[in-house]
Amino acid sequence: MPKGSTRFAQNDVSRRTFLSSTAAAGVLATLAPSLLTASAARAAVADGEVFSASHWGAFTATVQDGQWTKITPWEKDPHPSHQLEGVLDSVYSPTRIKYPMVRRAYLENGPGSSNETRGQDDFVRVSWDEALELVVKELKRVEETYGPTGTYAGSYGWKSPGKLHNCQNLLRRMMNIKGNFVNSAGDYSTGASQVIMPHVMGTLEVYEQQTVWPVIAEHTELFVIWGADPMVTNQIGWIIPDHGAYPGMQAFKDTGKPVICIDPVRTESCDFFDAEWIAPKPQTDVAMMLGIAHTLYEEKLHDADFLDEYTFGFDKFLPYLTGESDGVPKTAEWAAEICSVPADKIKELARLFASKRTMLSSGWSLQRQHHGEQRHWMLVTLACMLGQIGLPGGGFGLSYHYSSGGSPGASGPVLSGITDGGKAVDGAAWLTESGAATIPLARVVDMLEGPGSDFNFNGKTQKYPDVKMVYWVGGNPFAHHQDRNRMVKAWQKLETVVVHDFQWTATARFADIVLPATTSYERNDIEQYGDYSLKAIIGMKKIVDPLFEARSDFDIFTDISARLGNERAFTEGKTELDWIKGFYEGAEKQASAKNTEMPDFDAFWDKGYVEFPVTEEGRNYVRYADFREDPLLEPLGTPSGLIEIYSNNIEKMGYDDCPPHPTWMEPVERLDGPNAKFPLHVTTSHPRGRLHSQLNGTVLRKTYTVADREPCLINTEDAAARGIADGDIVRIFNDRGQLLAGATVTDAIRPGVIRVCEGGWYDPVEPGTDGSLDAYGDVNNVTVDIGTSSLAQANCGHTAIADVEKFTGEVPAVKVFSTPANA
Ligand SMILES: Nc1nc2c(c(=O)[nH]1)N[C@H]1C(S)=C(S)[C@@H](COP(=O)(O)OP(=O)(O)OC[C@H]3O[C@@H](n4cnc5c(=O)[nH]c(N)nc54)[C@H](O)[C@@H]3O)O[C@H]1N2
Ligand SMILES: Nc1nc2c(c(=O)[nH]1)N[C@H]1C(S)=C(S)[C@@H](COP(=O)(O)OP(=O)(O)OC[C@H]3O[C@@H](n4cnc5c(=O)[nH]c(N)nc54)[C@H](O)[C@@H]3O)O[C@H]1N2
Ligand SMILES: [Mo]
Repeated sequence: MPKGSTRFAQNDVSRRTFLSSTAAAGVLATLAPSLLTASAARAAVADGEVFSASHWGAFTATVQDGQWTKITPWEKDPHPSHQLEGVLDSVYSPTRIKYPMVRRAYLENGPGSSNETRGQDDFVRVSWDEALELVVKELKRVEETYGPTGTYAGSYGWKSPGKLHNCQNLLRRMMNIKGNFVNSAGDYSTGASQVIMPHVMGTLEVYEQQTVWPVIAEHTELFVIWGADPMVTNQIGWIIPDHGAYPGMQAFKDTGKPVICIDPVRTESCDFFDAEWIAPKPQTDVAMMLGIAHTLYEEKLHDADFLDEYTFGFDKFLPYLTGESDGVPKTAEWAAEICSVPADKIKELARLFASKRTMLSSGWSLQRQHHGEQRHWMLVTLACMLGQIGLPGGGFGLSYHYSSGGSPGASGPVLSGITDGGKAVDGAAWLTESGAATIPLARVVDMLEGPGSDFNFNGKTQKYPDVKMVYWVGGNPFAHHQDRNRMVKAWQKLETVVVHDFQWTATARFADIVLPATTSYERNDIEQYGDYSLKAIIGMKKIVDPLFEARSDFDIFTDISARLGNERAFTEGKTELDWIKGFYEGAEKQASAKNTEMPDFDAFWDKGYVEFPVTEEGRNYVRYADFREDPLLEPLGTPSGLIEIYSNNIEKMGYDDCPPHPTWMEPVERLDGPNAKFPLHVTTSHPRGRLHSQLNGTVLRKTYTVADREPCLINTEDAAARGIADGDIVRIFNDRGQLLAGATVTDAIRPGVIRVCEGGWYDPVEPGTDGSLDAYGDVNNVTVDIGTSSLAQANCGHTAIADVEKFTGEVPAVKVFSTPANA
């Protein structure tokens, strides 16, 4: 394998002029690092062009008279996101938080005052000094009064990328140095699969490199997209996306080989590939997969040798599949009754999958549902029966839709970043333990409602701590969490809520102390390019000075730490640029150990990026090829070293909602299910025009709203039955809540299903009142807030049934995209 020494692609410099910013950084970089502080940052903001980056990609910003006026995608980006326009606009959005603000009742009467009016009270502007004194006083009071588990700092969300301004690590770093706190485990994206997959495959699976697209284009004969929309969701990356999936998808499309999309919605990806669209009832995929598996077995199309050599426990799953153990053979006919895909189609799929080199790719919505653990477990089982795991272009893939999984990789170094200051576990510096207690993050409302009560998680039983204060940075729980009305009520139990954000999200509106953070375009940072490919390191340069009184989370936590007497421990005496330089130099050392040269920091910062060439190995990567080659020498990290279709460890846990092999179980509610109180399933996909709730407050909104509200896709039949016309304002409702939306009547969604994307800003007409109508369209008004099962306790954001009607009342104004009064 050629190592490919990293050449510094110098001829690229002439293609872009880094005007004064480049010159300034070049000069300043010759000074001692400790002098590279505010002056360097300020000097970077001059008129001209600045290279920087975001969740949406790398770009060049044009600055005129200190204002960011234009955003141009990096010319190396093969498929820039249309959302970049909103990235620029987010800096100047009318939703910006301008000053430190405190809820009036809280300011006047102290912690715990008039909690029931949180979300409707007005805010009072205070000085930074006053705001930080309040925060410090409260952190001390809560720790003294309630001990180390009084404050929840498990704060989750899609904070901006950047190895230094990682606001969640910064929060926990401040808390760890100060004392202690309650932390969280997991995420909202893959909460179920990331807990079950280690039992099945020995790894997380969801965040790992996929068999690369060039191999797919060459070898895959049938590409199945099971509940995913890769054309839409690959727009963004957790770090800086390289968008490498797009040329990959184009290459596959160009071969003309077939694609099948299994999804209640005819997605953009389905249209792009001109794919066959199969639309099962939502939440019934395990039944459909079992029907396919049963056909494979009945027709002897399964790969018995693969099952023997590479898997564990098929013999214990088989009696369930055949019905020997429970009297219910999982035939295609049985499956068709549940999922509504005709039995003949299910059988045809089984034969088709077995006759071709088939890649079963799947997104994550399926596991964001009640019993979500079962979905990918059953998909893996199906892939095992097909016996193509580890072959070029075959098997399964759980990340083709995310951050460009399958984009061929380089072998460059990995940047470190600021740590949360947790204690090393067993002397292992890479494993830290942070927090006095940890909860599975989607159980936050259970925790607030039931301090002291037991919860199960992955084989352990623990007690919920008694939390009195919540500190949230870089996330929007009043968008991302389920069952909004239940949450609003639970929040009222808190004595203090502190939030940093740069925009007036509902979470900020429901807080007591709100601190204005900078956007990542108002500070310097460093990050990698290509979540899976790691093709470059990019300097995320500051574009403009902070607007209004915004400060970076780093500066805010430094100031708080200083007031607690911990400044030195927090900053380690380093400035913003010292840290960035340190991360870069760490990468340089790794690279030189691999005989890869990198430019020195000054040259890097001057140019804005350093690239690492894609390797031969990266271009030919086949997931699980090594395991297939030699399962004894390359065992999986499971107890058996094999793929576990049956898990003895899960059996030992004894959970009735997570049996030891993949199983079809009725979810708490589903379309036409036994407990269906309402006639429609609500699917809550990730939006094409924003990242969750981010950029909803920008110009992008006008590209997708219907009647100024969040769009609601509804099938022609369902709309006609309710007298709903395209463009009407509709009310979506169930026992948990209600929201308005604008109807898009279409045949691109199956009957019985409506879709409102997650992330619409919560805009209650009567904030704090149980069941208030939401004027704009936060779909989490109607979703269920239960754990997927005792195993993973993940969120079930895609479990909801409801009804919809044409809205005939007085239409409330959408207010959430302007600032609250006085703010
Ligand atoms: N029903 C339903 N609900 C869902 C989902 C679903 O499919 N269905 N999906 C779930 C999933 S997968 C996810 S990941 C979550 C997403 O939930 P979140 O990640 O909470 O959503 P975002 O809108 O990205 O919120 C990020 C917030 O961080 C702020 N922010 C960004 N950078 C900074 C910074 O540097 N400092 C500070 N202080 N703040 C910053 C942004 O302004 C924004 O308000 O939603 C989940 N909720
Ligand atoms: N543009 C954009 N891209 C994003 C994000 C974003 O907010 N905006 N968020 C990012 C994040 S944090 C994440 S976690 C990923 C999320 O990635 P996913 O979880 O894969 O995305 P979803 O949109 O929730 O669902 C994908 C598809 O599943 C379908 N689906 C829903 N329920 C079912 C079902 O029961 N069965 C079947 N077969 N299909 C079903 C939906 O119709 C949708 O087309 O996306 C990432 N990419
Ligand atoms: Mo996510």
